[in-house]
Amino acid sequence: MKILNLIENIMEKEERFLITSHVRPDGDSIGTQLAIGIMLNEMGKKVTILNDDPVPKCYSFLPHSDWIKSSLNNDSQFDAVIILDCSEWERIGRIAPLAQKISAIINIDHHVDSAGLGQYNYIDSSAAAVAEQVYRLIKHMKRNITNEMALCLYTGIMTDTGSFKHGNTTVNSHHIVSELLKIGVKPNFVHHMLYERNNFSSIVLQGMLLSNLQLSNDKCVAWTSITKEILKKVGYNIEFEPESVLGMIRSIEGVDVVLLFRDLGEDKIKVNFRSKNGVDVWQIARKFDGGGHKQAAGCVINATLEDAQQMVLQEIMSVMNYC
Ligand SMILES: [Mn+2]
Repeated sequence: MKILNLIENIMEKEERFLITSHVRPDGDSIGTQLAIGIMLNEMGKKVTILNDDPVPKCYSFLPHSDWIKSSLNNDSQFDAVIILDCSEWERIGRIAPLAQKISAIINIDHHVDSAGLGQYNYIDSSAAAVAEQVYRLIKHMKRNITNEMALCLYTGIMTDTGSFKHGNTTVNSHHIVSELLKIGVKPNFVHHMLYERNNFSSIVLQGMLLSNLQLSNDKCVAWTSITKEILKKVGYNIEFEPESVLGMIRSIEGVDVVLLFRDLGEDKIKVNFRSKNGVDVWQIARKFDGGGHKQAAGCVINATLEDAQQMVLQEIMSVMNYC
């Protein structure tokens, strides 16, 4: 594949790399940043990994997660930037102006709306995770996939497929994962580190979200909200991965669309969309300048919580005929 050759050439030729990804990084963005960072480091390159937000605690077990910084001294110079799991400049947050100035821009992404942010765009919306694309790139470059790299890539695929249960999971995902297991990844270890170290408050928060659950008249759309009042009770800085509560709500028979509204303050509302039965929630999220995938998408709306709920529900009712 030509694009893989082009990216390989840049990685061989250039010396100083910046690696970045989207705001509120997830397992796929952190995992792929580290896997590429480890590879480039082994190639003797100078690697800087920089994100708008710090590494969420649940991913700090990944090897060299301390390489990921969220601030940088101003005089840093780079020959190339690698932007992972991101299809829009805005999603890179504070890092965007720095990244845009770098002469060689590599973008590896799997979002449906991805048009490519640079000259070197490796876009594959059929990949369940960018970690699958990075696996392919490393193989193409004939570099050794170390234990550490395998753990990072496995985490990316595991989290983006919802532990291999979402519709994006393919033969290819399982093929790559089987190779990663051969290298030495222990699935129970990753599961434990990701999902069995919850803090008390986040479980209490899940209980509150479930007790505030609402359902549309036809029982096809379910939603709940992290309100200011709830945050006051559980703490504003609570580290909360919405995946398990969204999964629980989605498991309700007949529910096709799940929404989680989160009051970010200053009239900014974050909305997480999840769906099942092939329902496409990306088309709703993009109406509010959001992005993502058919079965998992998100956006931020400038409105009060009540207005944001009404706007999103109305859009879902009119586009999907739910009521
Ligand atoms: Mn991803």
